[in-house]
Amino acid sequence: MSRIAVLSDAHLLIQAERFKEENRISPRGEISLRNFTNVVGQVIAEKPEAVILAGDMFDEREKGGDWIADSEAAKYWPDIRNELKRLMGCTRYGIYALRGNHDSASVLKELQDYLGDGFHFVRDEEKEIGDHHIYFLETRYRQGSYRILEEELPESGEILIMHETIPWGIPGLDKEVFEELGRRFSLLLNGHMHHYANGPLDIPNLHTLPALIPSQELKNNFTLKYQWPSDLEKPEVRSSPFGYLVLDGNEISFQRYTPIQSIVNVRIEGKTPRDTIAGINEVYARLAQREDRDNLWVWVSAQGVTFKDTVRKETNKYSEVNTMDIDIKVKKEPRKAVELKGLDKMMSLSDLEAKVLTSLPWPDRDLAQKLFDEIFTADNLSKRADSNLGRLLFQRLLDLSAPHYGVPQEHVSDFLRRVDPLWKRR
Ligand SMILES: [Mn+2]
Repeated sequence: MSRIAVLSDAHLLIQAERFKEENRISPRGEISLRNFTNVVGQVIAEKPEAVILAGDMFDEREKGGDWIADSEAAKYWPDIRNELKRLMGCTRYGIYALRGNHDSASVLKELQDYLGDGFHFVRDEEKEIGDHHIYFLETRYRQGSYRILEEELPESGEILIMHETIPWGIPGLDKEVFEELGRRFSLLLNGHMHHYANGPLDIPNLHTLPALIPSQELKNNFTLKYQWPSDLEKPEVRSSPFGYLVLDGNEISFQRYTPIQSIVNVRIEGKTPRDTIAGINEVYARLAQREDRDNLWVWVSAQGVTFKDTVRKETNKYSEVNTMDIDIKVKKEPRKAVELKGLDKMMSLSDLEAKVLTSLPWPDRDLAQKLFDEIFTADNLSKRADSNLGRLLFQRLLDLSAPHYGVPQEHVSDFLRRVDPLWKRR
């Protein structure tokens, strides 16, 4: 039986989206490319007869609603193409690629033109690969809950490659669609989730694919975790969740890839801002003492503060530690449903956010994203208008918006100073 390697979700170009310099690859981008080179070497050593890319290997060249300049992504392409060429050259049947929700068809078509006969971009079609019959279901991904029409589902077959959201406690593709596909095919391999699992949704022949290498998205993929408060001498260490699957006859195995960097999850459970700041500093002091301090990608999730900046001010003190992103967890209070009045039809806050963001060009979209992240959150909107919160949010709104509209900071401060007595009088 033919041996096939299935790779997914490397998100290689996401680094290009975050970096504005045209001639130099960002340090994060360098690491991603080195990881990609390493993992390609590892896959080649497995001697697969074919390689399947199950989506989101590259990412479309898009930045905040605008297409980024080709020159920004272009600096990544020579390396990516070379590695794919090397990989393709070591297989008998070549590479078969499915488009993920972050990939654009044009990128995959260009690769097909460049790499020639051994690279196949496949959409809603069955391919015979060695002695396997493999159907590639073009991604139907949408935000929230969605279905695929009965008549769009492939009739039956051996192996199905797909890239959809599994409703694992989050909205996604209707469970019944997965169940139906599970009856029609002997094996379902689904990308997009960034985690390897066998038999989710109680469908024993469904496997989710791991992310090949670390990228911007976290989804609980970490190798090291510091929790505060707790014993910081003993952070949780996990083996890498990254890698790929190898199909060999009826055997499926998860092959781990250990990335160059450690993926660190820092979780601060402070009750007050002072608490949270103390926690951040205790954990970061530890991180800065680690021997591998130059090789950490740190994601912080914190509670006890309202704004990301409060945390960022602290993490910025540790320049040797690479902080990727900060997520502020809002304490779970009994949450009232947020009703948005004045619209033609009822809409949830996340639908509204998606609608607003997609309607705006960059850089307005960046600003709108910040406002949704920090000001118009479900938590803020469901609270009773407390004048102190209102005042804080109003100040923050101006701080975020002023630079966007070219208003000098001193004008904002002056304005805030003058309106401040009005809040107190209420
Ligand atoms: Mn995806």
